[in-house]
Amino acid sequence: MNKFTSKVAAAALTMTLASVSGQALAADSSKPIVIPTHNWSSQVVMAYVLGGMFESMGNNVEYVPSDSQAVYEAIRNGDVTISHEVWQSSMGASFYNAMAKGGLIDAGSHAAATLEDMGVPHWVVEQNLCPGLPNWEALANCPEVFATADSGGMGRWLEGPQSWHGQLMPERVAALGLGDSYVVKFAGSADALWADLEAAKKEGRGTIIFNWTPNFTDADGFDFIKFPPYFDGCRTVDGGDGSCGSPKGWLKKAANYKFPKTHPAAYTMYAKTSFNATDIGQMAALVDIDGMSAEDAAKAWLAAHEDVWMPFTQ
Ligand code: TMO
Repeated sequence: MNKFTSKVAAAALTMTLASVSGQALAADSSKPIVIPTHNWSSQVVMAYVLGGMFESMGNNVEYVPSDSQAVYEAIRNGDVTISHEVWQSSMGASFYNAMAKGGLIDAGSHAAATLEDMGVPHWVVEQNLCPGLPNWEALANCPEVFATADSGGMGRWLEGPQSWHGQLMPERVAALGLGDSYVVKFAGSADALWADLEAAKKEGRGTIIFNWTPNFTDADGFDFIKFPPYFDGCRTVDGGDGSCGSPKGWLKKAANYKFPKTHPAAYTMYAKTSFNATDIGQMAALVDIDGMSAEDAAKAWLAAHEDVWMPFTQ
């Protein structure tokens, strides 16, 4: 046999073996797939959901609490294997920065479209506490409706933890000319946002908080403020004047560049995996409404939704 025919023979043998077993021949490494956990519920539940899916395929997994910006550098370096909720507005820049340095790949998008922005619970609009909402211009006329004990008579925007997007909202308040009437306070945790929503409803006071969709709050109704539309470059970190809202964005999945090679079956499942707004809202609600631990929530979600996730493993 010359070189060419021996190659063809080898390929034919491989094809025969593959069709006999009906499976790919490459086996995944037994090294654990390292999954990060951050500080909002759907992300943590989805970490354990994916972990359960990987384990159902025979893979080993490990979970590490991680900062939601620094995680992309950790993926690039190989310390963390994936990031399964890359939200465009808050994390897009860190994701692409790490990709540009080399070592991080885009493993596709979830079906869910996203928005991360300031808003009010729907009943604030319904009760007309600040006429003209959800248009942002209405805010100028009613800062007192959103004043709190710590806001010095100004209206308060309750931002999420500062680790999510730094000075984005203080810069926006200033850029929109609302700096004399509104002040931004950072919540210590996502739970502090939900506690404020509940307290405001009980007290019948208005509140403006940072929130996102998909989330468990979609079910009750949450009205995002309509700011001037987002465009690339409008934020101060991107050289703009900052007077824009957040993008209607994507939700991507990131991975270390070696993951497809070391764990081809697991990577194929991960690349196929796509959750929609209903799935993600359910994952958050199991923790934030039903009070389950993230691990238990993931077990419950997996048990109830085999029709959703099993096809990704096949
Ligand atoms: C990153 N987050 C979904 C909390 O906006």
